[in-house]
Amino acid sequence: GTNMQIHANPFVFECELARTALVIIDMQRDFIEPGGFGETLGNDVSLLQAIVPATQRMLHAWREKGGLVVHTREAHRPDLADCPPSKRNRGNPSLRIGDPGPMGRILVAGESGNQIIDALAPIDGEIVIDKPGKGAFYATGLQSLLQQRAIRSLVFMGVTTEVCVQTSMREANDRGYDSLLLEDCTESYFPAFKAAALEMIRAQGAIVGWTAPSRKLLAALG
Ligand code: TIU
Repeated sequence: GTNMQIHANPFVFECELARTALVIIDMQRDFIEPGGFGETLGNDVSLLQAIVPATQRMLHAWREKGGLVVHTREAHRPDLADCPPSKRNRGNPSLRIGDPGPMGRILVAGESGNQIIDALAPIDGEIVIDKPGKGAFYATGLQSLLQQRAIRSLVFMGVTTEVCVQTSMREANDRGYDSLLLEDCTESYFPAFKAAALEMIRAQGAIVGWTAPSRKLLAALG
């Protein structure tokens, strides 16, 4: 297979293309566009739109090489049976999970707000995981899908850095995967939280994983 050496932080990230999946976390309208879950929580969603071009460039380059792509969506069943009341009732959002909003019911599978944005829409052969939690492994089939394909390494993009991306990377780390987060293909509603998350992931000799600008991976792909 094609071995890659990516000049990452805090040191080189080595992986084999055929044993690596590109995992795109929650690039759905709920978080990126006005009127969705992100905005109901009081956030300015325009910050997140900035990563779309770099994320799309990376996705296209990865597809070109035939790499496995996994998309996730934070999504609940229409009956909310997979949404703990603690999650639905937390805080003081303008709309709660399951309430009707301008893009359909907030964070519910099948609604227009729950679709991945057009620029990054999944194509045939790519895996789409609906997840009820912040982490991509909790209560999903992701681990067995990766095992069936003998995947050992994960490259992460998506939102938000310190919530669903970091949670998923921590879950992956405890399951034995090496994970690389692309710094310019992830964003937070809180710039200071993004910076802190990147630092804590790669601290202590990559205690959770690696980070790198996407151009380092593009260079390794050739
Ligand atoms: N996808 C994800 O990160 N879900 C969140 O709720 N993120 C927030 O930052 N709120």
